[in-house]
Parts: sequence; C-alpha cells; structure tokens
Amino acid sequence: MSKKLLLKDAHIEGIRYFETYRKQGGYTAAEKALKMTPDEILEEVKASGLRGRGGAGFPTGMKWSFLAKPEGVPRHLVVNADESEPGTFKDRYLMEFLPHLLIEGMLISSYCLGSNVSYIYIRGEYSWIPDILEEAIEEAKAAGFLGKNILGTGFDCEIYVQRGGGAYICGEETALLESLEGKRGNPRLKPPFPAVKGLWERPTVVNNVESIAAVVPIIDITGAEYAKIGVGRSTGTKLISACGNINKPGVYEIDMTITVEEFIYSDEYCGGIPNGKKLKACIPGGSSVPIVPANLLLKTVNGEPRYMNYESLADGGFATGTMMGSGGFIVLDEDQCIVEHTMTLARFYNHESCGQCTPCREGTGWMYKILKKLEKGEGKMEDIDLLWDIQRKIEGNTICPLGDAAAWPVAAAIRHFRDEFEWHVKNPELCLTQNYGLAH
Ligand code: L3W
Ligand code: SF4
Repeated sequence: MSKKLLLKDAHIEGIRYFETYRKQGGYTAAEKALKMTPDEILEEVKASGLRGRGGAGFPTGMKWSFLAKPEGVPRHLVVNADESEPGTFKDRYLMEFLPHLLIEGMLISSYCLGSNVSYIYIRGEYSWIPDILEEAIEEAKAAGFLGKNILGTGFDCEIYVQRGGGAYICGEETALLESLEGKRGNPRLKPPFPAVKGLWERPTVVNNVESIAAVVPIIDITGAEYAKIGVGRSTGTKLISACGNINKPGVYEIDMTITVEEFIYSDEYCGGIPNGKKLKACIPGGSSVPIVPANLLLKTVNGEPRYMNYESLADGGFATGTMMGSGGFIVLDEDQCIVEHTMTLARFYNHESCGQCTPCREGTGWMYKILKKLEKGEGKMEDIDLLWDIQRKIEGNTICPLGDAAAWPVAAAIRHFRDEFEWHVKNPELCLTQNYGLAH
C-alpha cells in the first residue's frame, strides 16, 4: 500500500470546505510555519528533496533559494495551474477536491518567499474550478489565514485566481507570466529566469500546483521525514494521472518505489489492460516525453525492473528511457497504431506552437503533414528519414521546451517503432481501413 500524503483525506465528504478540512488537521502546518522564520522553512523544503512536479523535476528548495531579494521590490509566488499537457489531470483533482491544501501550501510558501500578493494561473478549460478556489480563498480569509496580519504575525497575503484563454503554451512559465501581465502568451528567452526577473520584472517563483501542495506535508512531518519516503533523488510521493488502455483510469498517489509493472497491473492502481490485451507501449510523463515500448518499460536495458521514479524512468537516456515528466501516464495496448498516435500529437504541437521560432513554427507543421501522409498510406520510405531529420533540427534550437516536446515523441516513435512506419508505406490499401491498427 502506497503512503498517502496529499490525497489521504480526499475521500472525506466535504473536505473541499474549510470547516471539514480544518477538522482533519488542516492549516496546522501553516500555524507551525508562521512560527518559523522564512529561512527555517526554506531549509525544510531543501531537506525534503522535493522536485518540481510540473515536468522538469527541478529541485524546489534550490529554485526558492535563487529568488532575488532587492530592497523595496515586491516578490511574487505564481502557481502554475495551466495543466494542459495531454494525459495530465492530477492538478485538476487536487484543486477540485482539496482546494484548501493548495491554499495552505501557498500561504506557507508565500510567507517563506516574502510574497504578499500571490497568483494561481489556471487553464481556461477548467472553467468550474476558479469558483471552487475563490470560495476556498474567501473561507481562509474569513478564518484569518489570508488577508492582513495573518494570525497576528504581521504577514499580509492575498491570493488571486487568473483564468487563461486556453493556450497550451501558457503553461510554459514565462509565457504564463506574459499572459498574467495581460499580454499574448509568448515565451521569453531565459536567462533571466523568473526568480530574478518574473512578473512585471519582479523576482518571481513559479511552481506547479502539486509542488506547492506538497509543502504542507513537508512542514507537517519535516523535510527529513519526507525525504525518507521514496528512493534516491525521487523523494516523497508523486501524483500520477493514469489513462489510455487500462481498467482503472484515475489519479493515484505513489511513493516512487513501485515498479511500472505493478503500477499497470495491480488492482491498487491501473488494474491491468482491458480484455486481457497485451501492453504495447506507454508514455509515462505526459505527451511531451518519449514513448517507451513494453519491453523497456517493464525492465531496463540491464534487465533490472523499471521503477516509477525520476531516475529509473530516465535510465538509459532518451535512447531507451524516458522521463517522469508531469506524471501523465498514457497506456497503449497492442491494438493501437503508433503512426496515428504520433500524428495526433504532432497536430497538437503544431496547433499550440506560438510561432516565434522558425524550427518550431515550421517544423511542427512539416512533421504533422508528413505523418498525415504516412498515416493515410500515402507516404514513401524517404518520408520516414525526412521526419527524423526535421525533429533533429527542432530539438535544442528553440526558445522554449515546446520545440523539444514536439520533437521527442516523433524521435522515440521512429526509434522504437520504425517497422510500423514502414508497414504504412508497404501496405497503403490496409491503411484506408478502420482496422489498420490491428493489422500490424
Ligand atoms: C533560476 C536557474 N531558476 C532552471 C527553473 C526554471 C523553471 C524550472 C525548470 O519546462 C518541462 C519541459 C516540458 N536559475 C534555473 C532556474 N530554473 N534553471 O527551474 O526549468 P526547465 O528549463 O528545466 O524546464 P521548464 O521550462 O519549466 C518544463 C515538461 O516539463 N512537461 C510539461 C508539460 C506540461 C505540464 C502540465 O500541463 N502540467 O507540466 C512534460 O514533461 O516538456 O521539459 O522554473 O525557471 N539557473
Ligand atoms: Fe513558441 Fe515553439 Fe518557440 Fe516555444 S519553441 S517559443 S512554442 S515557437
């Protein structure tokens, strides 16, 4: 049984509301934190080994310690709730069912960082969630946990919720800041990082919803105890949103010591693949991370079991491994067509490219066009090599990671499933049937 830190009370009726959350011990971590100094909180977060839960896995304590503190300049905490990565819906679950966990985490983090005005930037498609968050903010304010002079400490903190307009790129932290400033969400060149020049050029920490929620149990049990859960540099628990060809899609909290096999097949998690079908592949960290075929998913190149953690999933580099990413776990059974799947992703990235950089703007369009041709059975063998060449020219040559995110799925699909691409070239007539996925 996996240890639960974030979702331990998620099943309790009414946990969305302040009264119930408080009865379950809610806001005691905030009370504890407000008696500590900001530096003491920072030390706890560093000791916890918490890594950013949005995709990059950057150490949260290190990011916080980079925050510039020039005299007289306000600082901000911005929570990235623009959860738009295909296959990822864990933050939605947290915000919908446990809004006070996020608000409490934001209070502790804002106090630590010296942010008197903090923001939640939420994707436009989560249209019903801002009301839930705003209600929780009002409740917390009425109870003295937000607003002026919180719990008599002299610390003031307001939290505002800002809705996005539905663009995937606004999940990239600098595009998000541009959008929050009321401009078009175009990513900025980094450096300077937001920790130095962020919202309105002020020092800003941008963190994912789950990262900020995790600050509550860290203060509660201490950073050292949090670090004992998990393994290696994959400390604490991680939320995984599981979907695709599995019996039990949903959001699961894992402690990163379980194997991928256990996660897919055990009844505690995904409950196996419907109709006894075989596993073909999986994308373990949201659509941007490389797809992995079943043989490398269940074990590493060295024959070791593959674990659901940052190190094990990345083991072998991009040639064989993948990334923990945002924890959007997408399972594909033996009937799924990799070419069609890759084409769908290419269409998505092409649509969502902001268009600032030529390799991304043009390359994503070309990849989509070529994949569409191949998928319909109208492609040639040279098209597979052309596709490979285009993705290589995008990777590492763009302003923001959307370029890499568009290139990696194509690279991994060709690397691991070239035979399927060739099958589409050799069997054009079968590509036109509805069941071509079953044929290879
Ligand atoms: C100060 C330095 N700060 C790095 C900060 C930086 C950022 C964080 C990580 O992309 C990935 C991407 C997607 N001084 C710093 C510094 N920082 N060096 O650390 O930075 P970085 O550049 O490694 O990544 P990123 O730009 O945050 C995120 C992948 O996540 N992804 C996610 C997609 C979507 C969602 C979602 O819908 N929830 O997460 C999925 O895998 O491909 O590689 O804060 O400022 N010297
Ligand atoms: Fe825009 Fe793509 Fe360049 Fe990112 S990589 S800035 S999405 S064009």
